[in-house]
Amino acid sequence: MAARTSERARRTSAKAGSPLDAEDPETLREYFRRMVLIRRFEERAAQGYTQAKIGGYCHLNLGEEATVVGLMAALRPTDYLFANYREHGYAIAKGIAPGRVMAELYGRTTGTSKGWGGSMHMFDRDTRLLGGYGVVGGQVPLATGAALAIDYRGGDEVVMCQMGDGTTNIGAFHESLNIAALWNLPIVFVIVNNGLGMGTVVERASAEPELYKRAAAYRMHGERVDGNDVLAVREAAHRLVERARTEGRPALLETVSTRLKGHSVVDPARYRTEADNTAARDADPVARLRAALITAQVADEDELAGIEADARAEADAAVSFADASPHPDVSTLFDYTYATPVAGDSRRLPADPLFR
Ligand SMILES: Cc1ncc(C[n+]2csc(CCOP(=O)(O)OP(=O)(O)O)c2C)c(N)n1
Ligand SMILES: [Mg+2]
Repeated sequence: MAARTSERARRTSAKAGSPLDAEDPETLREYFRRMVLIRRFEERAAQGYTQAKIGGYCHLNLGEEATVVGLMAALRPTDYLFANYREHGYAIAKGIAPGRVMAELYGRTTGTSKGWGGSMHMFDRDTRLLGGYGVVGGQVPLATGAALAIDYRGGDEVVMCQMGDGTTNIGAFHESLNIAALWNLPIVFVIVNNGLGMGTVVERASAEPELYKRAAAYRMHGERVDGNDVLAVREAAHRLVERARTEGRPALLETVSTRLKGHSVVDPARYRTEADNTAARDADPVARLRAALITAQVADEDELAGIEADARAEADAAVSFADASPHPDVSTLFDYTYATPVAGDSRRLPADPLFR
């Protein structure tokens, strides 16, 4: 309590008019902590990939940390999240231990999907992260179906369905928004507009590049928010989530941010100019919140350095946990495949004899 009082005194003497003034300082520091943790985690994921500790694909949330943390702060623990393959940060911000997320990247049994999913297929029933999808737009009809299930059962949960800007040109996006609007489903569709679908800029892929306006085609509310501003993202997402919860009205939220690196860790992003890269670095949401916290006297240099050191240690611990975890046993290779058996199909395991 005493700490709170001195905190207030300290901030009252600060320059008036900061947009952070109305916010609880502890909450602000916690958002910064989560954003830095995701930044350090993703840097360690990129490193693990180049060390061949991580296989398959690996898409990072670098530059999207304010969006990720703001969106997740708008949800209740009982709300559901569906995401695309760029979901590591969401998994952490939804409450999954970073070690389990890294272990999934490393393909270990302690991972969120027992090591069978990898980077693009995080899944966790407890925190209600229902994927991680590698097919662009694959999550959108499934999320809409989950919202229908909630409505059918009379529950008060809400579904958030995250996707990229490129996803809005997939047919399933339009079918899903149409049904959600017709049937008043409790879902908020979120377009994370990072400016690029792989190497293609939004303006070259979408005839209407102001993507939130697509909601109008379904008489749905749509709005756009600065994805580099964690508080603005949380405010808009919270308002739309609560409206979906209480009135069963779906909405489309577009967050605008910049992808700091290539599409995946193997993409050197040569299609971007030096000016693009400079603009991306200038918009860096982590640096922006850091500077704002100092200016508003929410935290001083030492406190922020402490948070950064802790985040680095937590990311390091996640790597150690993953590296020390066992690989799945090869005998479990087919344990989680549910397709109907096909006549003559081989279920041979590595090292099984060719002919029996
Ligand atoms: C149906 C389908 N088509 C194409 C691809 C190849 N692909 C993977 S990511 C991607 C770009 C998607 O961009 P966006 O929706 O903006 O998401 P971001 O990667 O920026 O998060 C494409 C075309 C795919 N995985 N699935
Ligand atoms: Mg994109």
